[in-house]
Amino acid sequence: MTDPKNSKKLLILDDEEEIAKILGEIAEDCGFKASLTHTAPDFLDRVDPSFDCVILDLMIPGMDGVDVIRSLSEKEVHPDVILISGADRRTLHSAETLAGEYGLHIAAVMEKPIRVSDIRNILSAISEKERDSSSRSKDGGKSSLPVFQKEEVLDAVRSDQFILFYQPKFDLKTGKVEGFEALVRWNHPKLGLIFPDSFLPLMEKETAILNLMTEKIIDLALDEKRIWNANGKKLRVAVNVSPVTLTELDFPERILAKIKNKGIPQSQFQMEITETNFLENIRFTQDILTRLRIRGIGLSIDDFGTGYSSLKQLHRFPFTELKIDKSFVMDSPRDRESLFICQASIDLGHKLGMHVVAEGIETEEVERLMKEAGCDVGQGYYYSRPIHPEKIPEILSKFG
Ligand code: G
Ligand code: MN
Repeated sequence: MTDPKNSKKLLILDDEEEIAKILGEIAEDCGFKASLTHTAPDFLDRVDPSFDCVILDLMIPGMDGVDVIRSLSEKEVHPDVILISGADRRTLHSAETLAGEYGLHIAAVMEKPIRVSDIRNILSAISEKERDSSSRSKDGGKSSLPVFQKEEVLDAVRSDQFILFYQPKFDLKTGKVEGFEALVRWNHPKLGLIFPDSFLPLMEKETAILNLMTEKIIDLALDEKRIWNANGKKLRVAVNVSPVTLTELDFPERILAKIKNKGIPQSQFQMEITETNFLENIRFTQDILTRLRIRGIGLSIDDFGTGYSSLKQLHRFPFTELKIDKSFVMDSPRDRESLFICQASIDLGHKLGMHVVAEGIETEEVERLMKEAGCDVGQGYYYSRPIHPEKIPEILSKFG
């Protein structure tokens, strides 16, 4: 049993006294010291930083649950939050997303009537979790991005400071590596490794820099791919390409010449395309993608289901692979709607003759759900983080 001195503290807000009492008893059983309250003002009055967890009923008379969420986010408190409600699933989901936007840490969302075993599992997990208040902050832990000048970025591209890390993609049927996604990083001489969200937005405005970098990283990916090919592995490499680059009509010829020079079959090269901007010259993009596809290059629609990565683009361009955005995949165990979206994307991809990839698989449970849904390929921290090319042989000997 848990030592009562080390018990975590829980505050329960539910206007139905009987339910609050039962929840309190389950929580005490799971090692919490539980306090009950039945009105929103009393809850907001009593909640303080000593509480590790709160259970919030969203439907309470007087003040609605969204008001409570907002008010809670304005306090200097960082408890794990469990939302419960008799509202329908999708309303509850919307409240959950909103609470996340307000910087609250949502541990679980539960529809009433609540199953005792479900709440018990969640409370036990929270009760046993290490205390880590340091890792939580109001902005969800996001730090601000460094800002760079155009000249600095151009110099860095010219002097080959952009390198590639590789993340394996796994065939979910065989459990073997089927290819690698190349992810660009800026190996800054002073600041160390810098991620694309710090430099891609600037590059997308300065197309000449982006084009130069894209060509350089394609050369690099093809060279590094030859290293693992030499070890007898004929695996595909996928490079992320911004559609902003796809405006020069001779792009396919330039890429195909590179592939040919390096003696790599076209089918082993793939481009992952995410649309972040509205495309001005969609005809040229379509022209370029169609020609790349005719020559056998694989084309992947990245982050499907977000931004401009939509049904319209899926219909318009000759994609061979659909990558479900990681937000849906990651939420799938605890959010039925996300799982439905994954399932529908998989079925749709298959109907259109595409391979479907689930990205952002972080746990065995998510892998299982994606396998059950019929997904073809998995990618994510559960298998491997993006790695330095030197580590590729290690991954191949483990999962080859
Ligand atoms: O936009 P695109 O899907 O190409 O972005 C891939 C990004 O997702 C990479 O930066 C990679 O580090 C990240 N990523 C890959 N797998 C996971 C995962 O399992 N979890 C999370 N949070 N991020 C991941
Ligand atoms: Mn990608």
